[in-house]
Amino acid sequence: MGNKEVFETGSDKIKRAVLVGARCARENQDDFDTGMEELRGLTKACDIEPVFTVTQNLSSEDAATYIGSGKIDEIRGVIEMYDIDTAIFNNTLSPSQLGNLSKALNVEVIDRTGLILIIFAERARTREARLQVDYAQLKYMLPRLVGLRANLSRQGGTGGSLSNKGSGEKQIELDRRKIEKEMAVLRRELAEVEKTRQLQRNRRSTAGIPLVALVGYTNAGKSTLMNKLIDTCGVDAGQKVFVQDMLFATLDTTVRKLETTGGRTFLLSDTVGFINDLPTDLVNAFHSTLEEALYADLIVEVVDSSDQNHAMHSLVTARTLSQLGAGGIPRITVMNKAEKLDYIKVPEVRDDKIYISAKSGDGISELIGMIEKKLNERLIPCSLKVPYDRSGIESQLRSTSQVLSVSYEEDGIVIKAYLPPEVHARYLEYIE
Ligand SMILES: Nc1nc2c(ncn2[C@@H]2O[C@H](COP(=O)(O)OP(=O)(O)OP(=O)(O)O)[C@@H](O)[C@H]2O)c(=O)[nH]1
Ligand SMILES: [Mg+2]
Repeated sequence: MGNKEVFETGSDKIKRAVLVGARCARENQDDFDTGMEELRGLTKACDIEPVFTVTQNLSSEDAATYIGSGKIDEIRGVIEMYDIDTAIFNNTLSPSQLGNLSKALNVEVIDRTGLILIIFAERARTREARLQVDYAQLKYMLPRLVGLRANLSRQGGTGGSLSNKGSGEKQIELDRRKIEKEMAVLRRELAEVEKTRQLQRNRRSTAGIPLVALVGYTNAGKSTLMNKLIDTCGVDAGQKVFVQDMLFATLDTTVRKLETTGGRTFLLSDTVGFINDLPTDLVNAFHSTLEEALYADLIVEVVDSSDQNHAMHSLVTARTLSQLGAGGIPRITVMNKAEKLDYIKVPEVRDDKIYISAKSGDGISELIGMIEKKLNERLIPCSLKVPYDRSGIESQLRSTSQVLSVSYEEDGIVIKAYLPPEVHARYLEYIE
C-alpha cells in the first residue's frame, strides 16, 4: 500500500524517542502523569525505546508548534545528547504543527494518534482489520502530507534544498490524489466486508445462540480470559487467541462457541480494547469491529483490578460503550488479576463485581455460572404446542432454548421451555 512508504522508515535499528507532554491548565497532574505513562506503554508497543521525557505546563497552546520556541530548544538539546531519532508527542498535533516541529527538531515527529495508528497497522491480521487500519492511516495522512514528507525526505537524505521545493509540492499533490483514490477503493471494500459481517450476525441471531462480548481497556486480560473460557468449556477446539503484555495485543475479532455444564451454549467474542482518547478516526474506522459489542446479548467487562487507574479505565469503557449505542446491554463486571490484591480472596463477589484471576483460572467456573444466570434472565418461560408435521421445531428449541419438558399429545407436541426473545418471536403462533 502506498501509505506504508510514508510510515515505514526502512531501517531495522531500534528507534530512540524523546516523549513530549504539555499539560494544559485545566488538566490535573495525576491525569497528566497517567497519560504520559500510557504514552510510554504505547511507544514500547511500537518497538521504540523511550529514552527521555520532556514535560511542560502550558497556559496556552502555540499555534505554530504547540509547545513554543524555548521548549523546542530544550528538546533539540536532549535529541543531540541522547542520540535520539524520534519525538513523540502526547497531544494531538495539527497538520501544520506536525510539519513545523518536524522541521524545527529535524527528527521524525509522531503524535499520539500517529503512534496508535502504527501499532494498529502492525497488529492487524484479518482482511477487515487491515482495511480499517489502512483507511484510518490514509485519512490521518491526507492533511499531513507536508509534515510527513519532511519526515521521509530526512530519512532518505533528499529534499530540503530550494531547488527541490517545486518538485516536492508536485509530489505532494500526486500523493494526495493517489491517497484519495486509494481511500475510495478501501471504502468500497469495507462496505463489502461490513455486509458480510452483517450477514454473519443475522445468521447468528436466527440460530438463536446468544452472543457474549468481552470488552474493556487494553491489556486488562480479555484474551487471557477468552483462552481460559475456551479451555474450560469450548465446544469447537478452535485456536487460542494472542495474549501479550502490551497495549493493543488484539485487534481482530474472534468468536468461539462455548457450552456450560448446564448445557447452555453461547458465543463469546474477543476484540480490540479501549483506551483513553482513542482517536475519533480510529473509532470510526473500527466501527464495525467495535460494534460487535452492540449486538451482544451480554457484555462482560474485564477490568485490570490491580491497575491503580482501573476506575478511569472503567469510565472510558462505559463512555465508549454508550457512544457505540451499547450502553443498555446487560453487563457483568469482572475484576481481573485479583490475585494481586491483598484485600481480596479470589473468587469473590463484591458490589456486583466478580473478582477472578484469568491467569490462574481461579473464579472461572463462578464466572461461567454468572454468565449462565444472566443469559437465563432474558429468557421467557412458555408452553408451545407444535403440530407433528413441524416436529423439527423440537430440535431447534433444544439447541437454542432451555427445554424443561416435552410430551407427545394427540394433537401435537407440547413443549415447556424458556425461550430467548428472538426464538419466542419466531414461534409465536405455537405458544399456548
Ligand atoms: N497477574 C495477572 N496477569 C494477567 C491476568 N490476566 C491477564 N494477565 C496478563 O495481562 C497481560 C495482558 O493480557 P491480555 O489477555 O493480552 O489482555 P487484553 O485485554 O486481551 O489486551 P489487548 O488485546 O491488548 O486489549 C498479559 O501479560 C497477561 O498474561 C491475571 O489474572 N493476573
Ligand atoms: Mg487481547
